[in-house]
Amino acid sequence: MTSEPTSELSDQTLLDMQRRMIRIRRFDERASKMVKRGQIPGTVHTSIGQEAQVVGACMALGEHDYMTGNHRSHGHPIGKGAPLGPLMAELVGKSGGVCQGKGGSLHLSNFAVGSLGESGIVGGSFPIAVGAGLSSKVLDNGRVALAFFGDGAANQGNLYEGMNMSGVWKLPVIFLCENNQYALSTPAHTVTSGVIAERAPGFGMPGVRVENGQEVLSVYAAVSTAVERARRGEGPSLVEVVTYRFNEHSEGLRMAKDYRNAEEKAMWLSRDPIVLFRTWLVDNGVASEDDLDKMDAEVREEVEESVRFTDASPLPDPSRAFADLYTEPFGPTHSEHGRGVGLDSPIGHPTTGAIR
Ligand SMILES: Cc1ncc(C[n+]2csc(CCOP(=O)(O)OP(=O)(O)O)c2C)c(N)n1
Ligand SMILES: [Mg+2]
Repeated sequence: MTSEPTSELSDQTLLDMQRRMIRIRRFDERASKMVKRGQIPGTVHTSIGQEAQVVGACMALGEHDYMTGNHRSHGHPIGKGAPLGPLMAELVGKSGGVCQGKGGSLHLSNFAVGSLGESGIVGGSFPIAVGAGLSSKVLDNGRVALAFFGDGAANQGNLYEGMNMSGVWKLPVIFLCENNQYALSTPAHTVTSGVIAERAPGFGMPGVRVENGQEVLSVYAAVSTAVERARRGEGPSLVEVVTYRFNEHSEGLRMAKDYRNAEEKAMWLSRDPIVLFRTWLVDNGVASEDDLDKMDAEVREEVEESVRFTDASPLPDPSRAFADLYTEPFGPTHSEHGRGVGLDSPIGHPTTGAIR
């Protein structure tokens, strides 16, 4: 792992990075088994193989920052430090889940850690992230919003609407492309013109491509730079992280043919982010092999505890099906601001003050 940057992070933070990556791995492995046994309805899309990209980005964010995800987003709240029990309960559809069982694997949000929502619609969460960035700017609360999206979503038009609006208003938004090189079975290079990160300057923002996206510290460094820029009020950034998913697009999915050849898979499996960082931690004297084995055992137990939590949680009460789904359209938030939120904001229209 020679290209890994030297880290000035505390040992505690470095170990926390490894623990969060292992949490994602073990949680998703367990969820995969549960899908195959029919214990989780539908399917799950795992982040196995992509843990460095997820944790490096999430840990560069602060506690109060926002993020949005897509269909592959259990790992994001875990990367931001969420406890596993309510996440597992959500996947199973139990009332103890982060959305009381109403979101499931594909549409979970976890407001406690700033996770504003996944979307099963590819590219569906850009407007939410841009809206969160706009709210941060209007409220001047210093919060950053990060939108995770895939290489497939990188070709959806609303990404560019969101990048343009964020650039014009210098919103504190980070567009983070999880380039795992495939959208389902479609190789990114067959549908993507040019380099995704190189699209950023067209919108007046920096774009950086993290080639070694299996190395958590490299991702952390790149996203930290974008976070600092956003907090200084300089606006959005695009970060493209090159990574690879080790499992199938979704668990239990049988693709018609093997669209990824054995050599490619073997090369990427040898770049396992958890193994790479384990070696780095040992080589740099942060932890011993025994310490890291113990960490793994603790996480396995934590995952089993999340399953026990799920088993003990009741199914949702059908009478609550529509609870918490809607807000009052003209409630106090609107009337407090008279003609609408943001009329006196620094980014409103120069003469009317209205955001158009
Ligand atoms: C608008 C829309 N089109 C198609 C789909 C079907 N679909 C679900 S996931 C996916 C691939 C997405 O690939 P990518 O954005 O690279 O994310 P990854 O799965 O690789 O993490 C597709 C085409 C969808 N859910 N929404
Ligand atoms: Mg992809």
